[in-house]
Amino acid sequence: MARTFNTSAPDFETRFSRFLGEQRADGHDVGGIVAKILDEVEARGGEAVARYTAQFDELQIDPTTLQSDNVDLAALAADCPADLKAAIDFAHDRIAAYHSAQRPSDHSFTDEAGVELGWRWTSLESVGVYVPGGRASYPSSVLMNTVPAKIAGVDRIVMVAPAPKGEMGPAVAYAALRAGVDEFYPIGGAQAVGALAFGAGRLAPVDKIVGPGNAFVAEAKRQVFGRVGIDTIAGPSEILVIADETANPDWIAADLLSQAEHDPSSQSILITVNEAVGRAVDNAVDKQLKTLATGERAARSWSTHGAIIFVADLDQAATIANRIAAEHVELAVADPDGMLPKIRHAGAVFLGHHTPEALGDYVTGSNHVLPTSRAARFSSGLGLYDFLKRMSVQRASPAGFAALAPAALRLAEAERLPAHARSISIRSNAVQDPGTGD
Ligand code: HSO
Ligand code: ZN
Repeated sequence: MARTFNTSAPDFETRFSRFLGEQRADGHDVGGIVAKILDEVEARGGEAVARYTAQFDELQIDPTTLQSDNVDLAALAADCPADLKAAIDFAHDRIAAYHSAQRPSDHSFTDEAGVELGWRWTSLESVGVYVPGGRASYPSSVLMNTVPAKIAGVDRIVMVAPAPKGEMGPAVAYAALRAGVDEFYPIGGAQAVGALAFGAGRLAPVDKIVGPGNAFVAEAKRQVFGRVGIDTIAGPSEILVIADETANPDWIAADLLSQAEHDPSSQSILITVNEAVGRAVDNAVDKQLKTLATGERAARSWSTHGAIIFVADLDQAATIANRIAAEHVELAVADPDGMLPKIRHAGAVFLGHHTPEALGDYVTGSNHVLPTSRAARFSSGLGLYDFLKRMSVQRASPAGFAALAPAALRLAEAERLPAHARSISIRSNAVQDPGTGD
């Protein structure tokens, strides 16, 4: 049983505000431990990375190459079953197509003053992709983090993934090779983030680090930010379904559980205009939990963080959904297109009854790395843009310069920056009198 809310209840606002403010991720403080690991890696490079890898992952790696005789990506990938390889290829091609369509164009125009203005997009040179070990070591996430970088034109894509005692999933290895990873190192944790940021042994530093990880990895990314770029820090998964009377309660229950099974801290929320649908979904969740191998985890998520919110109409549903700003929003309603313009804050939206969120996790082609913990209020999911930068470009003609110079000069004087002023005036004189240089 999940908690229920009803927007018509007098205490709704109080209870709902409290619900919105609840912290889900266990926020243990790992800042000090991570700072020490990063310091060591910066000071001692490969030797420190090898020492931590032996200590945490029980894996011996060479301090110079950061490689282990026990981990060979190509050999691991060979063990991936053929039908799984085909599914990875299928996902890869769709993700590549989607992100290719995201390519923004350069732009330039000349304004009334005769100044040519515009911008150019260029790609990052090198990117590190962190792939977690353990339960959340997903081949789909390898594709989601790597393929956009490749499509953007990043020259060097470095993947790191912990391989405790030399163990690593064949599908992750295959996805890495399929996506075109240029270098791979079997390292993980804060030490791997440090190695990517500072360089270690033969691993040269990268410009940006992306990919999810545990609390240590997230903290390490926070601490190296500025020296390198990072993506947003991923929190536990979330799904929010808006359902009307046309929704199938069994399908909706399955969708809610698809995110609840990720982690006990995940969050699944149903917003419905239909009392009967709400009750039926609640019952269906309980029934389906019994037959789910991940049922224990999903049940903890559903009972602790899950919610069913009864609303008066779909406008109210949209208002509540926007306040929650969930990672994934499914519109399981008769007219999803009519509803879409009302959704302002969501990481990704899934329209209609045949677009379960799990399809987007794997194969629609859109990216499954999305803002969580209400970050969809101010940010977007991973995309081609994360591996591109925008440079502004400008050119003033002599007439354009003359039109702009007086205001620039006045501002330079006001800011007491005489060299700025001179770099304007030295040209103003030349424009007025091309014969004299200064
Ligand atoms: N739903 C997760 C991504 C994922 N699902 C990977 C399955 N594999 C992101 O919220
Ligand atoms: Zn998922």
